Amino acid sequence: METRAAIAVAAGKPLEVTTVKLEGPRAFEVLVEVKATGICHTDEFTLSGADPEGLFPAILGHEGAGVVVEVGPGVTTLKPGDHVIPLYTPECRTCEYCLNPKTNLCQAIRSTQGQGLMPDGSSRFSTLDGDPILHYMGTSTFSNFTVVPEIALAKINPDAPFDKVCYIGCGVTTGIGAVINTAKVEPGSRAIVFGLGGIGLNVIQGLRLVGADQIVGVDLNPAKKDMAERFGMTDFVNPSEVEGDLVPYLVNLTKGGADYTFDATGNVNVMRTALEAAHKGWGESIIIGVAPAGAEISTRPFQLVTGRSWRGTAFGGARGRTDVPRIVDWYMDGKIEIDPMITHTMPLEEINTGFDLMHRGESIRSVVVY
Ligand code: NAD
Ligand code: DAO
Ligand code: ZN
Repeated sequence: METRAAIAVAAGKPLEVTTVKLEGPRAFEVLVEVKATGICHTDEFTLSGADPEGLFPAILGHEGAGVVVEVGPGVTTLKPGDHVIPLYTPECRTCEYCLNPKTNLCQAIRSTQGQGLMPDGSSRFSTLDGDPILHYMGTSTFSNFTVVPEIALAKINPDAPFDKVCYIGCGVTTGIGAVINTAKVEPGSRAIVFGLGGIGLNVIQGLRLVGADQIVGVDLNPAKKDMAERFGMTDFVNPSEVEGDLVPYLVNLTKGGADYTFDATGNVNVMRTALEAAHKGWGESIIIGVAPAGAEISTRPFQLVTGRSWRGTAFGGARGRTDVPRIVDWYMDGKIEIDPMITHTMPLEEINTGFDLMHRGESIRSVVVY
């Protein structure tokens, strides 16, 4: 078949919206009509060339929602008409990683996914001339139709609006999951969130959900304050307005340091501040942000000797086929909010406008609606 898609032709170039060829699903694969997709910072990271694993030409996009159109041989858990969210972290439920409750990093299709290929080592996308185009994160939601492995699709409530719950495909789950699955924050905790963008705001609403007492938000952009307060932030700190070192300021504000800190900036200097602002003896700092190629973190080891710990999280520690449908239900039941964070919507033809809005810091989430 043919489908409209935005192709990332090369690093640093705008996406090219065009018609491409898409082969139907092979064994254990599913053809999905993507109804909506968010534009995430990570798509920008890859498009910019900063991603050391970025491959071109490729069809980016990893925050989608849509409908199953056709299933390939061997697919047993999905049928045409099912509503789904594609998962860049699959859940096969049988690999060594899936069987270990300590991780969500299913490795069943990791090597081919990282090469922009389907599990059998080939691509379903090509140009109209027949030149292959790579998949991205196993999802490629910047295409109106995409082929995804069965183990990388979460079946969701069919009443859920695509243009909102697509955000659960990355940002919402990453932020809320970092709080619930990775940090396992207890009610009454004090927390600091660095970076109040599309991820940080969801960390904040996750902290509110679990009953944190103090939720400090840190961002250089004062325009982020109002939205963060709406989602539960209790104190705002703009580092450019703090005289002297930020760490003692934050330790004082949180009465000795935060029980939990979260980096949602991807800046390694911020990661150090986050670790050192965690409480002596027990404070945990969770790295969510993805740092540029080659960047390294550092601190004095004594920070760890004295009881702070550094951890990281991918996709909020969520097991997608199990956890994503639950988060969709939380949204449908009004337990979490998404709508105010979708600040812009646009057709695929205007997808580059979504990237421009992100560069200018004017959007939280732009969503392409097909
Ligand atoms: P974003 O650009 O929407 O938000 C980043 C925020 O950080 C902005 O509000 C910006 O003003 C603020 N900021 C930047 N530098 C700062 C500094 N020095 N001090 C304080 N605030 C600062 O990005 P996002 O979509 O929220 O993504 C955040 C990070 O999370 C990115 O690195 C992204 O790649 C990463 N991410 C990780 C995962 C994961 O699974 N670990 C998933 C999705 C995204
Ligand atoms: O299993 O080795 C692996 C890779 C897992 C990839 C997890 C990616 C999470 C961070 C990237 C941000 C996604 C939007
Ligand atoms: Zn697995």
